[in-house]
Amino acid sequence: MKIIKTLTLAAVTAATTTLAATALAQAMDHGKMHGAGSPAATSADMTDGEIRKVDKDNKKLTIKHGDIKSLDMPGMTMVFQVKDPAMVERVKAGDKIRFKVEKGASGFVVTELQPAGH
Ligand SMILES: [Cu+2]
Repeated sequence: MKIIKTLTLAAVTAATTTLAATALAQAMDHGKMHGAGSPAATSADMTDGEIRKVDKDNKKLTIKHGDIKSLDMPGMTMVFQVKDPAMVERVKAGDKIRFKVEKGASGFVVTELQPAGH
């Protein structure tokens, strides 16, 4: 009888886990749908920064940035690659910017860049 009890318990546990995972997945999908097209969600993804150095030859930017929540990174000054080479032409040292960053295979890549306050 003990074996049956254990099996039943295991089945219930598995079912509960599956339900919880399904509910979580639905909640995440729901959040995604809510976030799409919402200006608030978009600006929350953006990180504040200040251009410290523009390396046009290597298409890299040194940016003093604030907290990057999506990467769990505190504020610091560091070098970023750029997704679009034209990005290094649009900014100069001292510019206040807002940007989006993704972790790429060979480092962090700025995927969106705009002047602060826009
Ligand atoms: Cu950093």
